[in-house]
Amino acid sequence: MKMVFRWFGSNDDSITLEQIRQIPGMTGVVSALQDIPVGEVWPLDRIMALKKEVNVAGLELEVIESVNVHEDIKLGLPERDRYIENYKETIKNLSKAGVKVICYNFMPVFDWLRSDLAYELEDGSNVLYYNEEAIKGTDPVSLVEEYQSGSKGFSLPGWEPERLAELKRIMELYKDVDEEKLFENLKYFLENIIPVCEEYDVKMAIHPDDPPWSIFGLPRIITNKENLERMVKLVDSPYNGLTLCTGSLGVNPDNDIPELIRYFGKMGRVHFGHIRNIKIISPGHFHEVSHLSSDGSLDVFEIMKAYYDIGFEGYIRPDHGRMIWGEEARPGYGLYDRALGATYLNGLWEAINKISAK
Ligand code: DNO
Repeated sequence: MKMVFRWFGSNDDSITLEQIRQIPGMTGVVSALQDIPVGEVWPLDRIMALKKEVNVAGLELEVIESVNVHEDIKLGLPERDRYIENYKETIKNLSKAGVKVICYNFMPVFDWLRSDLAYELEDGSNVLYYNEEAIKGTDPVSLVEEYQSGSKGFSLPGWEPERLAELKRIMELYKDVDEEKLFENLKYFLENIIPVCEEYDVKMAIHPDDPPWSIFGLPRIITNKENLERMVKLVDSPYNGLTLCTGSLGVNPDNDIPELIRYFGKMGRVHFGHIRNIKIISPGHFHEVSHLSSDGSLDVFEIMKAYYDIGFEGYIRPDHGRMIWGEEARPGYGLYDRALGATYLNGLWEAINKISAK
């Protein structure tokens, strides 16, 4: 297991590489070229400059999150081939810089979705919150406006302005795309890019849909065990794998996270683990919490134990944290609570390792 930390780059993050370097056990960052428009090739010189900056700070850059997939690919439009060619070039360039894993998602229009970016918990900390009722009572455009005003000046991952400008037009196009069609379009994408991944030794790791159910009537397919299985079989290669995000999948209590880690991990298809805890209040109603098992609905010990038992050698990062100690940062991505999370995860790993050796 290699512990890594998400960092949005020196122009779009409140946290510095020097701070990340001081978190015990941190080996590297997970980053991206946030400013390259979706669908365009990531230039090699820009990637190399990012790598250098990270390496100089004593950290590695082996995981990218995300190289976003152009909407035309998800919709299966004729222009998709051009965007797929660009994606292949980006994979080759990332490989030249020593990148091993690319995290991406195949969620139509929206990436992760919440109804409140700063819900206050009893201890005075703030967290991301989701209430299906509130989502049903809003329309996508007003939600996006709210997000942009509530994001404290940072661009939110997956909510980049250029993707949102055309919101209404794209929502219309999805009227013809159901889950089956989306699976077909994902297959077409993977069939084209996985041979390049094999040649250049870069593993693809799809991120589950967050939350793992349909929103605003749009199809969502990376949601549960059955669909994850279908996904990894679309192209049967170890390079076609998963980012197993405990918080995304875990808000559906039917998803047994330790079991999913063992099942897909033993198949060699889990390349990246996002670990966070969530508290389910009722179906379709949850909020995020600290990483500690007793604070939420997930057993984080069992999650780490599952990773340990499968001999996991991939990357793990603490995922969303609470906003604590007066920190001002991108929602979910402050320094303090994610650093506490990483330390907790490392502590569990050490304990499991030492007890297992006896
Ligand atoms: C949110 C993240 C997602 C994730 C993408 C991967 O905090 O988990 O935005 O990075 O879905 O493509």
